[in-house]
Amino acid sequence: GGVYHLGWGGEGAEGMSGGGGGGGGVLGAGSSYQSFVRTALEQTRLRTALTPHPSQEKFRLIRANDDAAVLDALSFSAPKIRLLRSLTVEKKNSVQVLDFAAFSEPEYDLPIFCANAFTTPAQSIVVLDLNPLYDITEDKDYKDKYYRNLMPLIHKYSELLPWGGKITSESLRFFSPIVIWTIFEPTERNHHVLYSALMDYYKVWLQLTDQATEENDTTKVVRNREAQHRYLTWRAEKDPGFPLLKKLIGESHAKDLVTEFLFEGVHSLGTKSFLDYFREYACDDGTVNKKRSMIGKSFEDRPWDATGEFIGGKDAG
Ligand code: BLA
Repeated sequence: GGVYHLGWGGEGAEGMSGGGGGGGGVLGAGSSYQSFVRTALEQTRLRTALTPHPSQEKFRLIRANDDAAVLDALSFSAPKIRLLRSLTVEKKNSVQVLDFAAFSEPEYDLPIFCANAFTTPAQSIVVLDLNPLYDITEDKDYKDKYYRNLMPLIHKYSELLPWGGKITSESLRFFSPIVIWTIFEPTERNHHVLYSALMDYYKVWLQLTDQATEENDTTKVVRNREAQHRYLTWRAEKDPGFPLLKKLIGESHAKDLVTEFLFEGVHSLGTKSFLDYFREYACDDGTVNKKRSMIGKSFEDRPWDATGEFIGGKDAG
């Protein structure tokens, strides 16, 4: 598999065979997203001290209505890191889900680490990115600061994990030029590549975090906090995983999990509402439109060129 010869350190692939643990999933022999979580946390602990996050207590032992489905929720904080949390769902021969994200303290303008995978025996739906805190088509400085040097990452993976086709147009605002958005057959080989990409992207995020220096300008800290809050608000309202979580743990637990665990901070980092940020979703009666997308799906092909320049046009194509 060519991917391991391209630099960036390929050791990520090891964990795939080592102590897979999850067992009986749909990812291939003895592997599961748990092994990524375990390795990612080990890598984090080599660099910093993780402290359990208060949200962990409430959600650590969350159980599905269906005994066959196992949820595992872990959350931490660390210096510079406001929230590092992971949710996996495993149901034998049925679904495996990974939702792993890391958010910095607002004193840093670090991208948000975002790894989402939804796997059935038929396919895996994956989003892996360092989501930008600021819109990079508008904020050139931010784009240069973080993404200019990271383009080799997407060059490494864009052929093996090709663009997944049309997507909720609004999601693009939260993606970077190195995003891996892909849908593939859940073969062992494909998951091997995905595992390698997960580790590469996460290690890069850890490295950026190491290098990040604290912002002392209050105006900028306030701006970072609001940008993170806007992101949390989007994801807490429009997460594609919500229907499945609702089925697994019931509507009220699913809502709690989303607002107090997965996107913790949505009620504390800011006071603006979803409609304050995303007015286009307002219904005439003042409620939030339940549709995921107002514009519709678009971007059949990867809308960035090799240099990270946006070539997708202004809106839905
Ligand atoms: C599908 N998940 C999708 C899609 C995207 C994402 C883009 C394709 C459909 C679409 O275009 O909306 C993921 N979208 C994201 C992410 C961001 C975003 C990460 O805007 C971040 C900004 N997916 C999960 C989890 C579950 C899950 C935890 O991450 C289940 C618990 C399920 N995702 C899931 C399912 C689909 C999906 C079932 C296919 C069905 C659908 O499109 O609704």
